[in-house]
Amino acid sequence: MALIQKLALGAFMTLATASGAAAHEYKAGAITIGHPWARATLPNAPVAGGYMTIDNTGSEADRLIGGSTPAAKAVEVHEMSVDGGVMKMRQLPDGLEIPAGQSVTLKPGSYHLMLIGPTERLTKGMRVPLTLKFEKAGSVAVELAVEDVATRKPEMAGDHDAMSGMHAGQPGTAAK
Ligand SMILES: [Cu+2]
Repeated sequence: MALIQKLALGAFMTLATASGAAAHEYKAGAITIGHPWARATLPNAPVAGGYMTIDNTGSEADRLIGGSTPAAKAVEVHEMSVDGGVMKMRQLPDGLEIPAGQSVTLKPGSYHLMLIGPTERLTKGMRVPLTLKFEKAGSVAVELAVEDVATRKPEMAGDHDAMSGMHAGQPGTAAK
């Protein structure tokens, strides 16, 4: 239980940090991408997390099915959830549904994009070009604003390493 609280608070702290940066958004058809950002990484991190809010103002559901970026070997759509008190992460093979008229937020501890095998360390202030792929809206080019993690309290820093560990066995991270 304590772990859940810590992770929840960690996510809140990160979001609070993110809101301090200039907002930016992108539109494609009925889809609006609000403030796409990525968390700064430690040197040689095997993965990096990408986050954003996706609004669907249309009358049909759409689906975020993946993405690509020159800054990483692969981009996957992931879900994080608590199972028996343990944080687990899994790839969503069919992507993430964005229901009609609704908004879905990708954030730490929840849905996220996983940048597998970053080609360089992500540091605060960088802008990472990323192309999102939607089933209906098609490809949408955005830039992830890299936010610092340094403002998080030391005892909350563990989830980053835990997250890296969870991906250690995945194809794509083994190379290098
Ligand atoms: Cu992940």
